[in-house]
Amino acid sequence: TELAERPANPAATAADRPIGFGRIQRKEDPRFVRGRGRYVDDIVLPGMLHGAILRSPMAHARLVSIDTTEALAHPKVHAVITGRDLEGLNLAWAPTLSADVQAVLATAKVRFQGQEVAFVVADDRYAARDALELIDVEYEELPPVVDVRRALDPGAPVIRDDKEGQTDNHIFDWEAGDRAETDAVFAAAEVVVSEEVVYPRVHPAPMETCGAVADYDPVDGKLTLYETTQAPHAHRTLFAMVAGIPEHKIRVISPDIGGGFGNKVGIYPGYILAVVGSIVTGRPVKWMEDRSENLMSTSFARDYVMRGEVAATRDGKILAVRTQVLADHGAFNATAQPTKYPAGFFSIFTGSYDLQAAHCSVTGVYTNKAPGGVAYACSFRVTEAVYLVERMVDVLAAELEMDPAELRLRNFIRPEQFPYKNKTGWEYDSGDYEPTMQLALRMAGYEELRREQAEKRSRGELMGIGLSFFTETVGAGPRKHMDIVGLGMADGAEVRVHPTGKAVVRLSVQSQGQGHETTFAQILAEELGIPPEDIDVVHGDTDQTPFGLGTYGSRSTPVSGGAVALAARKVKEKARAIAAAMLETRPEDLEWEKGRWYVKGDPGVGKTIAEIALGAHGTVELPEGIDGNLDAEVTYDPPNLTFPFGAYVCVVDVDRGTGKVHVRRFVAVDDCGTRINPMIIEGQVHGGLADGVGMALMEFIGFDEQGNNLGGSFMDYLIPTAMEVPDWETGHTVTPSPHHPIGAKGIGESATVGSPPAVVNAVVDALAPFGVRHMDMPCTPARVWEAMQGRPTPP
Ligand code: MCN
Ligand code: CUM
Repeated sequence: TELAERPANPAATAADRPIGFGRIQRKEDPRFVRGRGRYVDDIVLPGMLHGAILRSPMAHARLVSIDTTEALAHPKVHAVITGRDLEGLNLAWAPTLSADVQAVLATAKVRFQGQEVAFVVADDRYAARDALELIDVEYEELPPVVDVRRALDPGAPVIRDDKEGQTDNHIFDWEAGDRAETDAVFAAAEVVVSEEVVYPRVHPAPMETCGAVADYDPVDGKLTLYETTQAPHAHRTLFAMVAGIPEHKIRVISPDIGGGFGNKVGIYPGYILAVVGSIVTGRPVKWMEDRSENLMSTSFARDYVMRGEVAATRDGKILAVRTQVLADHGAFNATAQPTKYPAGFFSIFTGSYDLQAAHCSVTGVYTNKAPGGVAYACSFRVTEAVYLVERMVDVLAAELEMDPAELRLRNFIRPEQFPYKNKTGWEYDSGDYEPTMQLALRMAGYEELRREQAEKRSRGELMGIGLSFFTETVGAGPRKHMDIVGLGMADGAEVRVHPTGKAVVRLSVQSQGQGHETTFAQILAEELGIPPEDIDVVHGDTDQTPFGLGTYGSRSTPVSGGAVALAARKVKEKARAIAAAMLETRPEDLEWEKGRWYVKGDPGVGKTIAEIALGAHGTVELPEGIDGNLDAEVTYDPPNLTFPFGAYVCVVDVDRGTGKVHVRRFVAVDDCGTRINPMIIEGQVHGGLADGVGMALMEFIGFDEQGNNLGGSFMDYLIPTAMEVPDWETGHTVTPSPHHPIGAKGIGESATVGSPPAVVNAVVDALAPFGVRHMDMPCTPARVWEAMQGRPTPP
């Protein structure tokens, strides 16, 4: 159900119209629905061999010895590579995206269950896996660090004894906001609430696992690397820096990708091992991980233990928020985020509220768990921030005995305050929160729901209504503030209009299912009037696309989308000069209507883009300084990030006997500024809402005391299916970004960010009769039942 309504904001109404033909079907889908997508595992090269990784069964152990003799004797095995071999090549350790190093293959120690220990290359996948069992590894078990709260205890085992001067498990301390100012507001406040809020470790679990096919040609020294990556250009540059292969001799191809969700940003040992395998054997090598390998070793998400506090007046004015966070980064600090932001954009935990003060401090620690940490549609940890503040606002509402909708409405940043500078340094570009909230409440029938709830409560039935209102910061970023390992976060687009007026757009970003082949064509279509079906979008091949940092943090539309619009405008201006030459008039005498320049006051005389393209490539005498094509290239450095927002309402029923939560309804109203393709936006929102219900109710990567991963398969790591989610009810408002060339803000992660607090707030609301004020995710039947018995959520 889509209920579109014009917002009260008059600035928005003119733009409340999808662009570039709007709700068109996805150009990429014909190949997907026919099974003709081309994924990394579909790549088959002549003479290709297959790799498999031997992984540590232990969370923390000394590597005493590795005997590979028997594996090497296997008739189908071509190579067995260990950490010792890599040490010889200076490749045993690789730099991470967070100024740490990560073992490609373990040398002296293993540091998490599932860590890479040896790599076998064989004729086929089965032989490679068989040979893993022939490798004899002797481990000497060490005590593991599993509980993040114990990781900094004096005497805790030191995980990273490989790092000089590292005598404990501390990685970083980071803070934002003014501590003294915040403390002063708290000290004087009438009401202070506090709660420990845990966002547990979860995993993006994309449908396609990670993998690579490496093809090193020893004759011309060129490496072709097919990779499941969200950032082909960044990967290529880092490969060049680390492996010493010159950058122009590396081609990274990221073909169709079966979902990324942040899981495919980092550089995994498997990718590097495929390259080493190809260099060693002189043949192409494919490595594809299986589901358990994906869940146990690649980038997890969240794992934040947050102490949240809110200061307010008795009548419900929120004055300040503060928080201390313990961030579990696993055994290597391999989070992917802008260099100056070790906790990502968590400092936007001030939410959508006008505060007097705010302060957060985040301490990152090592544990014996898989590395990662920025993944799963997180907008660089805005997920954690939004969950914290939206949970805490509900805690405050309970304390004040105030309606949570009323409390939010009373504290929103007001429309006239935008651009709004918050207390931790962000400048929110635009927003108009109240109409969005009111639309969500209207769609949900909020007052009627509250009446129904009161009635049910009087009968002893457990119904809960949960709200959340979120503001994200997406589109990293201005390159003067944001880089990843020194690469500035700008992105490129190149537009070529062919002689017959058809066009190609080449992007530096890389789709994993978001529909870029459709929406980026629509941006060009809007700007130049060329129909989207006449525009091809090329992405995911470093030999064919301009440099840029890739797709994550919902930055493709905010950054590369801006580049496409600006490149199109350059083309348009060039077309004007050429049209003027063709019409024997001056450029300033021409007027634009979609797809055509015509003579002012004489609309019958003009040239279409197709005619101008043919002119440009033909024999028309070109004006001074104009060369014979209709092409343009732009690298777009955004002046600010974009700040999409939304209001969500979730309705749950809880079974009193079993603790099972049933999500009955979910209303989501999103505002991502100018909307390109409403169908694709809805798809992004639907997916993110399913993610949120999953995290709130069932997804969880847990560990036992020995550090065994308890979420290493889909038997244990539960993701929601159509059975667990309701029919989504979506709506929208439109508040364009004032600085983005087409006014668009990102949408790819909004629903994953905004929905978990709505679901948990609904569950806690349902349990209010038991005096429950907070419970941690996932709200499984067992935990909900325990909460009803007045027992704390188990750690
Ligand atoms: N869009 C639009 N109008 C807007 C904003 C966006 O029509 N105002 C369209 C875009 O043009 C694009 C899609 O919506 O086709 C998402 O755009 P954007 O918000 O710019 O996000 P990205 O394209 O950068 O995608 C990244 C984002 C992230 S970070 C994760 S994680 C995530 C997500 O996208 N992973 C996904 N959505 C996913 N969807 C699928 N199917 N698969 C994933 O792996
Ligand atoms: Cu944080 S997951 Mo997305 O940014 O690729």
